[in-house]
Amino acid sequence: VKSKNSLLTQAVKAEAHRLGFELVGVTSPDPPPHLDTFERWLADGRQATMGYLATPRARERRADPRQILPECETILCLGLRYDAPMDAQGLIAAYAWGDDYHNVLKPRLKALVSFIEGEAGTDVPNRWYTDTGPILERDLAERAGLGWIGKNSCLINPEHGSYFLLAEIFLGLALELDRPVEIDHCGSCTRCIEACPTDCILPDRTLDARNCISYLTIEHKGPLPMHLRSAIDDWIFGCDICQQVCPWNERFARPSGDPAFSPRPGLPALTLADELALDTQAFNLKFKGSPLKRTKRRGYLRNIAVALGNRADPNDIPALTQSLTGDPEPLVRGHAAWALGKMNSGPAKLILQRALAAEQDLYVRSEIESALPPSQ
Ligand code: B12
Ligand code: SF4
Ligand code: SF4
Repeated sequence: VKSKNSLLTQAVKAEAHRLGFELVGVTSPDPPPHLDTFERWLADGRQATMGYLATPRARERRADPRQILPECETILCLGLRYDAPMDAQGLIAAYAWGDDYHNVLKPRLKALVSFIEGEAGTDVPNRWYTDTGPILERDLAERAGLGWIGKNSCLINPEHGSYFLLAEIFLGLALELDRPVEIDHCGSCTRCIEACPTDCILPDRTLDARNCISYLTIEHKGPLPMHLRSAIDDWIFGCDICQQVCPWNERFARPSGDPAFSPRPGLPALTLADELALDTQAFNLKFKGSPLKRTKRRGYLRNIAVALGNRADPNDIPALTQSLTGDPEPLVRGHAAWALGKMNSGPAKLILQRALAAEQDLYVRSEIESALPPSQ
């Protein structure tokens, strides 16, 4: 005979599936098992400029989920799949082709909380999060049985691969706990480590975010470090390489995820040079409700310029010249200069020399100077 607790858990999981969460598991609010890994990661400065991860409050909360909700008895961990990228798609990470997942998940998490309260017949203390909460989402999800942590640091499910997003609901309610996936299915594979263009995957299943293309193109604010620009290749928002090469995505992930994440018109295949013409208003309109809005126009056009430099197609010289001479943002002018330098062509050199004569901004001038060949 099933206990009341077990029947309630089954009903909650069925409702989560109905709401589109293909992965559902329950864990306790005990401290996350790999907190020490996180603390070491911070101590080594791997978080780059993401200072919000290292504040005393953020660390205390990550160390003890009960600080978030003292009444917490169980944490419901949820995974929502997005479209898997096809071979060598590039440009934009697949999670960002459709609507912003923070917005997609919010109403579904709220609906699930209402369902749980309905089933419990009473108000249930709760807090829900996706991405932005002060918690180690992968560690909790791993303990809830949603998958194992791969060498690329992603949570991988043996049947669904790793193209999914995580969310959690903290509940003042007892549900049946799940068991973690005990096997490390990575085995002797090292594909992700070999494929990472910036060698930023570390031996303890973490990354040095300072060198990760996902960090650089999405989170990093100012000029991109010169020595990493070539490795960024034509990624303009995020990076999927360490997931694309993973055998668990090749073998098991189905191509389509939740419909909310299906690509917006024109994504992910963009004509890069055309994007340089977006003014702030056009950028905000184009990416309303999309994750790409996070970089703001300035960061987006910076990334486009780097991608064009790496492609080094002389047909893009006119668009880059327009940016170098006319863009209101020094950050964009500076990266357009770098891209023109990569063209390795006489006309591009002339354009850089002329721009140097007119440019007042010290940062942009330094970019132009280093884009010109040493004889200049
Ligand atoms: C900061 C951050 C980033 C940073 C740093 C990423 C990193 N790997 O540390 C940057 C900007 C680079 C980034 C990139 C991406 N991110 Co991100 N990111 C986060 C965020 C906000 C915090 C992660 C964090 O604390 N990192 C510090 C490290 C030390 O912690 P961790 O990654 O959780 O790793 C844990 C495990 O490695 C574990 N561990 C270590 N050793 C071992 C050993 C064993 C045996 C086990 C079991 C576990 C284990 O310990 C660590 C601490 O608990 C989370 C949301 C959240 N609140 O958790 C999303 C999150 C991790 N990101 C997510 C996504 C989708 C991405 C990208 C795929 C986006 C993209 N395509 O560009 C990439 C993937 C890059 C990669 N290979 O990790 C998803 C991951 C889903 C999944 N299936 O794993 C999350 C959970 C957001 C969400 N709600 O869905 N991200
Ligand atoms: S997201 Fe890209 S850059 Fe970052 S670890 Fe994976 S392969 Fe390397
Ligand atoms: S590519 Fe190989 S080593 Fe890397 S996460 Fe996937 S299975 Fe593990």
